[in-house]
This record gives sequence, structure tokens and C-alpha cells, in this order.
Amino acid sequence: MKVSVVKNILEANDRIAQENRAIFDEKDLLVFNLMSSPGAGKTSLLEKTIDALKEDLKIGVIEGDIQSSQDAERIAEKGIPVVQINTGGACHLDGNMIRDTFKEFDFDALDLLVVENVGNLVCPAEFKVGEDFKAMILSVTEGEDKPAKYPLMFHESKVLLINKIDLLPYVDCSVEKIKEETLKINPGMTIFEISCKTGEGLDAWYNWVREEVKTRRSARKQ
Ligand SMILES: Nc1nc2c(ncn2[C@@H]2O[C@H](COP(=O)(O)OP(=O)(O)OP(=O)(O)O)[C@@H](O)[C@H]2O)c(=O)[nH]1
Ligand SMILES: [Mg+2]
Repeated sequence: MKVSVVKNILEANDRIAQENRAIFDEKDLLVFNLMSSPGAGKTSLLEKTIDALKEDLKIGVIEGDIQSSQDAERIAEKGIPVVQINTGGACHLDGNMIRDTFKEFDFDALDLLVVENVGNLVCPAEFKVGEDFKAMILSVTEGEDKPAKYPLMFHESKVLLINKIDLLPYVDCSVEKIKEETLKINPGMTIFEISCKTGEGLDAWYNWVREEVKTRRSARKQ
């Protein structure tokens, strides 16, 4: 009985996510769902990415947090459209919550919409919101055992950013081991090693995002 309830919730969410996706497609909008544990660096990555790409791409952001609008305020300082969702306790965003923000955006004026999910290494990976793909961050302070212990997010994501590499001299964590374990779970994963503090590795990420927007657009025109 319990299993079937969970299945129903996921199926209902999938339907709404599909409807969201159809709207994003119609508007030619690339959407990615950015996930990680609390504090791995999602908002820091967005701040850097917006600074680097905002001349070339029109970016909008949906911020998901259990409580507070601090992340949305950080993004708003960049002068781009942002909406904060407060889940009031729920540990992930779902399709309905994302749909509720649509009236706040002019999608015709955007190229890229990023959804920053609630900080949580488990539940966000279970729920689609209508995104083109999921992206995740793991910071080196979390440890090299995380892919093996929390495989779903690594399985569901198209891209992994290993963040805070500036801290590698101070923590016992092997980036090689993270990559090896990740590729066992998801052999197709694109992986970047970055520091949002020093900027190391970020140029490759910016170029990858630019290419994703371009590729998606030309695919939709065919
Ligand atoms: N040393 C170092 N600190 C970083 C780096 N990236 C982020 N931080 C710090 O890590 C903390 C958390 O960063 P956020 O970007 O707020 O993390 P988040 O994933 O958005 O956090 P939640 O939204 O609360 O889940 C902040 O104090 C950042 O300054 C990095 O590359 N190196
Ligand atoms: Mg954040």
C-alpha cells in the first residue's frame, strides 16, 4: 500500500513535469535543475555563472529553500529575474511548485532558466520539474564516499561539478576516487573540477553551458 502511494505521487508529478517541459520547449528555453547537499556551492556557482554569461545569455533563476529568501536576494543583486520558493519543510522541489512561478517570468525574454533545488543529496533527485537535465555539485569537504552512498543523484545527473578544490590541501578527499565511483554509477557523466572561490575550472563549465544552450536550440529547430 505504501509503495503504491509513493508511486502515485511520482506519477502525478511526472505528468506535471511533462506539462512544464512542453512550455519550456515552446519557449525554446534550456532548463537545468541544480542539486547538492546544503552548502556545496549551488548559489556560489550561479553567482559566478551569471557574471560570466549574462552578456551572452538571458538567465532566470528559481530558488528553492525550506525557508528564507537569502539565496534569491544574492541572485537579485545580479540584476536578473529570480523567484524564491519556500517549501515550508519539504526537502525538494516538485513540478507544481515550479509551475506556480511561471506567472512571475517572461520566458520569451530568457535563454536559460536554472532551478536551484533545496539543499539535500537525496530527495531532489527523485522529482522531475520539467528540466532538460539535472546538474549536481559535490564539494570535496563532503568526502569521496558520497557517490557510493548516495547513488541516485549521481545516476540521474548529466553533469557533476566537484567544488571547493581550493580546500583539497586541508581535507582527506581524493578527486580521482570521486570520479572513479561516479563513473561506475553513471559512465556518461560530464565532470568538472572547480573552485567558486578561486575561479579555477570555471571557464570550461561556462563554455559547456553555452554549448548546451546552442545544441538544445538547434535540436528544437530540426
Ligand atoms: N573555500 C570555498 N568555499 C566555497 C566555495 N564555493 C562555495 N563556498 C562557500 O560555501 C558556503 C556555501 O555556499 P553556497 O553557495 O551558499 O551553497 P549552497 O549549495 O547554495 O547552499 P544551500 O542553498 O544552503 O544548500 C559559502 O560560505 C560559500 O562562500 C569554494 O569553491 N571554495
Ligand atoms: Mg543556495
